[in-house]
Amino acid sequence: MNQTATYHPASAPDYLPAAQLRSLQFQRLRAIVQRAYDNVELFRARMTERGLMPADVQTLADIAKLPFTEKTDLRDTYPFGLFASPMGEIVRLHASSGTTGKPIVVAYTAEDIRVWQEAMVRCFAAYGLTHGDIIQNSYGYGLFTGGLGAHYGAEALGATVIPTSGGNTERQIMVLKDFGVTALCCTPSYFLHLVDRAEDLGVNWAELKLKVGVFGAEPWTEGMRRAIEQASGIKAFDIYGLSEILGPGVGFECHAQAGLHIIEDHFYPEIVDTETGLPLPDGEEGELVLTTLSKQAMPMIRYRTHDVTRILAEPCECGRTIRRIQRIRLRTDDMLILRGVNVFPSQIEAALLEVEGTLPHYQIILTTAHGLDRIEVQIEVTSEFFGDRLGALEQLQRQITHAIEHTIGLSVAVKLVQPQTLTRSEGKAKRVIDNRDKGE
Ligand code: DLL
Repeated sequence: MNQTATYHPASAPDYLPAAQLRSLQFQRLRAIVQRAYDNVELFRARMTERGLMPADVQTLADIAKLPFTEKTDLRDTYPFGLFASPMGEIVRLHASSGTTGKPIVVAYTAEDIRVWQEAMVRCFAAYGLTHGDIIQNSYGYGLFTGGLGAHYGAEALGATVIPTSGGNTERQIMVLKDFGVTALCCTPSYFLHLVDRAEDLGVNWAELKLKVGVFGAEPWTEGMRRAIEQASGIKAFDIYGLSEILGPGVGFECHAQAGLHIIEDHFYPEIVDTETGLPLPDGEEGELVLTTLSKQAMPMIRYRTHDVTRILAEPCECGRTIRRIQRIRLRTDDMLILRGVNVFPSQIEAALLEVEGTLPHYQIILTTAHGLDRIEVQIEVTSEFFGDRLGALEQLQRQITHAIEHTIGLSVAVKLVQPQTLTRSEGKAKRVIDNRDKGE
């Protein structure tokens, strides 16, 4: 085991001999497939269509026979259609963006929450954190899984957690300084914003106790890591996760920082060819597909994450036997992550087309302002609004802004333009112009 990491008893499964790990995964896979088959109508129907029964899973490799689950399945069965536990056993719900106006809903039993805490403890321990550490948690508390997920993990670790949630940057900096914070959890882009503000306020990073950043919920480059570490002198670790599978804590970087270890005794990874859906061998790049091996409330069988990566099967120098994936840079769909919030252009479209007077021609322009994503939506409106009714135009702008902000939960600048102003594309409409600073 690497000397710089902190060992916590919950981390024991990180080091299971490979044969034991595979056998545990297989047992859990059989049980979860049975559970989904018995309790989730959609899964049972898809198995039946393929002439499959749970008993047809005879080896781990047989997972490839099972049907995929997609984000649209969560949308189509909204809100509770994929639950495998009765409501009386579900102790928590979270939600994340769907592709239209409605979110997708995810559920946890008490046992699921325990597994989540264990997963987060294993992440924190790998970053070298332990009891005595003071962890400021600036992931958003609420329907987003980041806040509560990291919170209960930090408590289970035995650390002191400060639930600052997102926003109010000056107060965040005050807490960071005055409370002797040793680790900070937030999105990497928010940390860069914090660095900017701290500079304005004359903060000397060398005088702070902060040593570790737990950064995730959005892609970030090695260039961004260097910028963060140079500006603040802390060590920046990656954390990966998604609501449908758990929330934060599906994968983490160890001190070797050579990819993300997947907590594969609970979340089984496969890589498939995006087009054909066929499994790809270790080392080849494709779409990450995850199966929850122990989730009670909402088992996800072969969930298509749309995250692009490869499995790094070689042993890691840290001694952990759970496999790694390459850090995530790309997605196969058009989901954007803005200020840590998942946004689909189709959500914005659905919101603005509900407002009378709008035309289905719009463009989303992304830029960076003070280290944060800025979103402008330009939209064509019918020509009658451009007469002398300035008040009507302003009212329409307010209505559209409200509709979009209500749907995506982020502030946007809305610009109304005359019909035929936005460039028309000959093929697929180019809805998003991404001029954000990528930190490379
Ligand atoms: O972002 C959970 C999370 C919270 C992870 C806090 C880490 C820290 P969702 O909102 O459902 O869940 O978004 C999941 O975000 O499929 C990836 O595309 C992206 N993502 C999450 N972590 C990373 C990361 C949370 N470390 C989606 N690197 C995922 C790159 C990430 N992308």
